[in-house]
Amino acid sequence: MRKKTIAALALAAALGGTIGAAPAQAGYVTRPPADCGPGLLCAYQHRDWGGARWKWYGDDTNWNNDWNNGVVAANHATSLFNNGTPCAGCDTVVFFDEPLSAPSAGYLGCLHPGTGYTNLVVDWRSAENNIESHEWIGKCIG
Ligand SMILES: [Ca+2]
Ligand SMILES: [Ca+2]
Repeated sequence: MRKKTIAALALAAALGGTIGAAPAQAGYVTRPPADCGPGLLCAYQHRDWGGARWKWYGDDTNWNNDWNNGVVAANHATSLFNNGTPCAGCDTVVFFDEPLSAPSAGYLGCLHPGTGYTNLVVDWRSAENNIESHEWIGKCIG
């Protein structure tokens, strides 16, 4: 899967896509939501950690089978927090707009450990209601 990710990133770069961290804006926060424990990537259906919630300790190459409260994670996250614990090569989360098995999966950007966005609608529009997979790697790409 790592090989696949690198290929997707290379393609995004070749196409001049946005590479690197999402731009820091008003909703960029460094304090985790109360229910997002150490080591977790947490995604929420609504802004400000509202609605359905999904949590992962590891990689998830397909959010289409992750449900909470009758809502699937794929294409439904509107706020996000990376509460990963610092580690070499595994504490930064990269996000993709489709499952990683999809040939057209595109890189959306990344979150460093201890950071998140309270409202992707205004903070990171390309990722809002669009994420369908993620991986933990060593750093943001580009
Ligand atoms: Ca999944
Ligand atoms: Ca999508």
